[in-house]
Order: sequence, then C-alpha cells, then structure tokens
Amino acid sequence: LTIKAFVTGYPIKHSRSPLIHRYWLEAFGIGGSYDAIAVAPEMFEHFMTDLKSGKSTFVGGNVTIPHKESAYRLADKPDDVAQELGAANTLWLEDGQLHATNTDGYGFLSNLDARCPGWDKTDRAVVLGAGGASRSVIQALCNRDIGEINVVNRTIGRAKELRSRFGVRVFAHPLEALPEVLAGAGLFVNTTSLGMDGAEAPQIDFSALLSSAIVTDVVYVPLNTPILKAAQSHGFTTVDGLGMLLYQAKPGFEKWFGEAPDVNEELRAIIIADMDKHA
Ligand code: SKM
Repeated sequence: LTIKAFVTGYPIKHSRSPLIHRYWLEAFGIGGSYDAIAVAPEMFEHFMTDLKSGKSTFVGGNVTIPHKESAYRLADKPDDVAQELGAANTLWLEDGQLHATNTDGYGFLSNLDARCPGWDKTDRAVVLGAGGASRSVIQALCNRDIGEINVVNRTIGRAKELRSRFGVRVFAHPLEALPEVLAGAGLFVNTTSLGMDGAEAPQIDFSALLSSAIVTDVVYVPLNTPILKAAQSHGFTTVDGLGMLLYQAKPGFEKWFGEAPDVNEELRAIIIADMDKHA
C-alpha cells in the first residue's frame, strides 16, 4: 500500500517539493509517493472536498500560491498558527478530519537556527514586504521575542494590518524609511519577490546595519539574490532562501509518513543541481 501525499498550487511546475519529499522517502525506504498537482483556483474547493472524503486517497499534502488562504478556510481543523495567519501550507487527515497548519515560519526559524546559531539575540529586525511570506516571518519573529520588528512596504494598507495584528512598526516609502530603520538592526529579511528569476532589484545601502547583522531572503531563485549580493559587498553574513523551503517541508513529511527527516547538504545539493539545470 502506497502512502500518497501531494503539493498543489497554480502553477506548480516550478515546485521543488517533490524532489525534497522523494529524497526523504527513498532515504527512509518508505513506500510512499509525493506528486505535484496543478489545481486551478475554480477547482480548488472540489479538490478539497475529494481530499476530505478520502476519495482522492491522499493522506495530506502541501499547498502553495494561490491556495494557502482557501486551504485554511476549507480545512476542518486549522491549528493556532494557521488561524493567526489565515493561511495554511500543510494539510493532513486525522480521524476523518482535515487538519491544517502553516510551517513557513517554522522553516524560516529552523533555517536561521541551523545556519546562524544565536541569530535571535538581536533586538531590532527589519522585514521588507507585507505579503503572505512576510506574515509568516513576522509571526515567527514575534514568537522568538525579537525586540523591535520594523516592516517596510511600498504601500501602507497591508502593513497596517500587520501592525494591528502583530504590534510591529510599519513604514511606507522604503527609500525614506530604510536608512532610519536599518540603523542598529541585526537582522534584515526580504520577503518580496525583488530580484526573483534574475529581475533587477534596487540597491539597498546596508552600511548602517550592526556589523554582526544577518541578511536573509525568502527568494531562492537565484540562490544568491541581488539583495544578498549587496549585503555581501558590505561584509555581512547572508542566508539564502532555499533553507526555509527545505525546513518548512519537515513537519508535513513527519505527519504523512511517520518519520522525522533531516535537512542535509546532500538534499540541498540535489535542489541546487535541479535549479542549475533549469536556469
Ligand atoms: O509553503 C511552501 C509550500 O509548502 C511548498 C512550496 C513549493 O512547493 O514551492 C512553497 C512554499 O509556499
């Protein structure tokens, strides 16, 4: 009997999740499958109905853009993390009910913990962007009691919502706000798609950060984004976004397949080789 899991999104071809989970399935010798399934937005409710009834024979799966909010809304039992975000990326059936959580924040924290132990000693962080990824990152930072979280976004609307929900400081007009909020900060996180797929990104002057500061990106195509390069040119430690993707996958794998997997260098290398192949 094959234990079946999925990742769904629209589009979904770009997803590296199948590579991650198949690597772990093989490492544990588990007779399972993990497939990418494209589901158009108007079909997602139908997909969820079949999942809940057991008709599709999946034990659960991952959900990515644009379905994370719908997945949360349509699940029977979203946990506290998913509820606070209003979005879910991990689903599993348990006692006939569809449970949901969001592991993006966990992935963000675990990756930094692994690559920069002690990173959370800083008392000032700057988060660029106010979309879905930003919410997960902010929620995660709040759970670690990072003193002051500054959110800089092009527009004020979504940032204001983050202020009322998470108590962060918010700034519109990045060009004006950044020099002020970067001063003395120990962590900078890009949660926007700036620099993704080789797009040009505005040069950010990171020189005001603490010399011990860490600059990280949720974008991982390319691995070394223009934002990370700019930070490296000032001598700052940088952490790419691939680790967050790898770590967010762990809790789902454990739920569906019953083993706790490891993120290791071999897995990272497999994903990077795949990215190079498609570059
Ligand atoms: O939250 C994750 C999701 O679980 C899987 C994914 C992917 O396969 O590209 C990306 C992120 O949204």
